[in-house]
Amino acid sequence: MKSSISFIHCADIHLDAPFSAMGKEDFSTERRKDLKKTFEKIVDMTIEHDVDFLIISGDLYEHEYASRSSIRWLNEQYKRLGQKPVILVPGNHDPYVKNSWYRSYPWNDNVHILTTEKPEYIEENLGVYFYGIGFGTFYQETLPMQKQPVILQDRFNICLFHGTVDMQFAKSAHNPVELSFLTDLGFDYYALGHFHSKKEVDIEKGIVYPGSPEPLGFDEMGEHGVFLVQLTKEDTVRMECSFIKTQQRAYHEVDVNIDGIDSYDQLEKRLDDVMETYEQERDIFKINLKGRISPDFHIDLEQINDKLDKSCFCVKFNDLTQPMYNLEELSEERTLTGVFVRKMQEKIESAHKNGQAEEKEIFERALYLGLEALIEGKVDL
Ligand SMILES: [Mn+2]
Repeated sequence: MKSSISFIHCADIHLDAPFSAMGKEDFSTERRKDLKKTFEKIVDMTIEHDVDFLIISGDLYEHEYASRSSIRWLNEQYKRLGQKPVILVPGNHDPYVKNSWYRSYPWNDNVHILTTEKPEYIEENLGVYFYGIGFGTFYQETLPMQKQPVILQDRFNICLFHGTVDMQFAKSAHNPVELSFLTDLGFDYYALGHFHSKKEVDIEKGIVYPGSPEPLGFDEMGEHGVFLVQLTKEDTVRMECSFIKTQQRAYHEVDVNIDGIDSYDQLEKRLDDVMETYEQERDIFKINLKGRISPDFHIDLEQINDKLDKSCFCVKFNDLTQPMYNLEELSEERTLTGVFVRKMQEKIESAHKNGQAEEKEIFERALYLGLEALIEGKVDL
């Protein structure tokens, strides 16, 4: 047995996911390719870092959509690892059901699938005990544990778990457990899968979700990758763990305030200013247009969409703008609002006269925010 082992822990790749939310066929095709590129990167890393094995904690592919050719491709990737073992547990998207590829495909010898009936695998050369808690059906509210794990101190003990840790109020609970349930099992490392954002549930005890290595939608912003882990046996087991980014692209939801804009040129300029800070050709954007605009100015979403479609990998617009207040009418009111509008208009006028463009803009913005506070009772920044 080795005194130190290293491995890559990934989960939730979702190969062959449909990516249908954007309603664009080309986009879906490209994104499915991205998932494969990301998985290739994970295999490359396993080889380059020369770790002992690769762990996949469920939702490797989507049972409903996975094609035979993708499964064949996957097995070719495993072959690239040579003797290095791949240990995996089926998740709720790739459960170990009757017609599962996990049962029917002739996988390469280095692949070890941990199931409810056979949850254990022992890697004798390295001295590692693997135990899996995954999915035998698409939905499980209780754990499918038929056999208790056997923890021996003279080997490394790793638990692969696909499910929900410490989420009491989850609407649809998938293998829900409390953190204490896992820690009581006594493993040295808990390779979790199911949550698509990186989550260190208890890093000291080695209980971590790497998240999806490639983000799958706008609810998966931020960094995406895998964990490179080293376990060393001394009196106790010491863990070193680093997160490595693997994603091809990122999702961004961008709010663009277009208060007071009344021409297409101005709109284009405002968008350019915001978008120039992003990797447009690479990434995926949802742009929320916000603010109050003149009722006479109609935003042609198709026109701006066409323009940004050329510079961005993928973009989708949401028009959340509201019509501008009728200032003339409001200024005549004998109310606090009327006084406020008249005062602010004076300030705007004087800034304009004195050529203070920046001040004028600030007063204009203050006028709209003030009106929002007075009329709607809240300010939407
Ligand atoms: Mn998943």
